[in-house]
Amino acid sequence: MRLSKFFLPTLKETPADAAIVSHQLMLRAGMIRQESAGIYSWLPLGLRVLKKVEEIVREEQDRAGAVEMLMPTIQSAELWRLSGRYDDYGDEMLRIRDRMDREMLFGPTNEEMITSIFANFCRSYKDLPKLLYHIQWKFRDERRPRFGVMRGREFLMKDTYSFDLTEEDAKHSYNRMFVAYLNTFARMGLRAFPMKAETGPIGGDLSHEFIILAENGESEVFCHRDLLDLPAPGLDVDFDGDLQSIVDERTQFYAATEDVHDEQEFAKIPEDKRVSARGIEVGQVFYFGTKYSEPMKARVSHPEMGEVPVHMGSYGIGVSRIVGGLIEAFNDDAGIIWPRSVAPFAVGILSMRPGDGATDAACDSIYEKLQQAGLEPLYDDTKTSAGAKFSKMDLIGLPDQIIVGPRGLAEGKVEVKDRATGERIDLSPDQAVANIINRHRHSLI
Ligand code: 5CA
Repeated sequence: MRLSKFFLPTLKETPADAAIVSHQLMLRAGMIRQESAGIYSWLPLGLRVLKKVEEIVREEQDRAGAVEMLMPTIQSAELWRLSGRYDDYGDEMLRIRDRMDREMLFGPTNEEMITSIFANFCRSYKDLPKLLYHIQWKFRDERRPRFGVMRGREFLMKDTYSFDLTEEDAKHSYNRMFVAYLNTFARMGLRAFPMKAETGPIGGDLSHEFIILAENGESEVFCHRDLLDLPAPGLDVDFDGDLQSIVDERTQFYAATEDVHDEQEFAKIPEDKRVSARGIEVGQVFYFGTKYSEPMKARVSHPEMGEVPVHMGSYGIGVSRIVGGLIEAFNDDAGIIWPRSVAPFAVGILSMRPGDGATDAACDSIYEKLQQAGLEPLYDDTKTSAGAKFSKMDLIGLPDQIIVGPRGLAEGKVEVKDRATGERIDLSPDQAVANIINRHRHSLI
């Protein structure tokens, strides 16, 4: 992409109404624009990151054996009356009427709809187990939308739903998602820790929130320090094999969100191992048994058990929230520093003198070679000052930069800069291309 053709409305000033660094940087880097409280347009740069995050989430769901589908944003009130949640959900639900005066709502989550779909098509234990997911916009009329996309009213969620014959089978599905989540966040360079959590309006009695530690996090969390040292299980984990030991390894340690925190239990941890910190909830998993299948008649027949309601769980990831969470984790005074796996473009090419024959030829050639290698370069071909180019490129946080100017070219050199370390090296244009390709091939995140 050539910057002259792209749409990157960056801001020089830090917007006064943005309280935390990720919200400030998303506005300054031209990633989002606020349309109403908690409702955002995703501008091209922001959308590219959102899609990268979404794709990692999708790949790890697929790897864990979940099957993708898509349910609508608008749901009928009737469906929610079946579970009893239409009245219970309260002011967070955006209720709307259609032209026939039918009561509708903008879905805050999809337990009812998926249970109804399951009940419609599945009647036998042979249909089990099932893990279905979608990635869809949700609306929750939050009392205090804030921190930009971190607590929005309209937000993108991945939600998976599991259907099993027994509680034991359902726990295996729960473990599948638990393990998939550890890998999903690790692929983005994030360390997310499972912590015991309250079940709230989703219901049930078993739930973990996945928390990334961050100064500006909304949640207060408490855990054993040793939990923080455990590495992600790795992408070669066998999802049909023993997942319980991976889950047990993590749940052996005390880790709780504020709502379920137990001071007495926490006090039993040696003092130097007690961590109390702030965090961002990037995902949550729930097991809620037959809470929805019972009233909504999602039953299967089994030769020995007869007709039984299925055991269910649901598993959410805040896809749009993660974009803010990533910036909280990866930034410095100059701007964002994207991990390579989620960067909107892999590399920036900065032309120090557009219009100069040798500079244009070198930039064009580097641009083409990187594209041919399957990397996405953003080529700053605009006629702005070098200083403005450097600060814009640092602000938007592409992991690597190639700086091309007539002075260097006269000696056969361009400059390659690593955004995270600030390290700069002089290389020939071909070496620079090879170097960038290498960095991306060998990067785990
Ligand atoms: N149905 C279940 C799981 S499928 C559910 O709705 N779970 S949830 O309420 O915990 O939401 C799932 C994830 O969505 C949360 O972990 C969080 O990362 C994200 N999320 C929730 N509310 C918001 C919000 N207002 N803005 C941005 N992300 C949110």
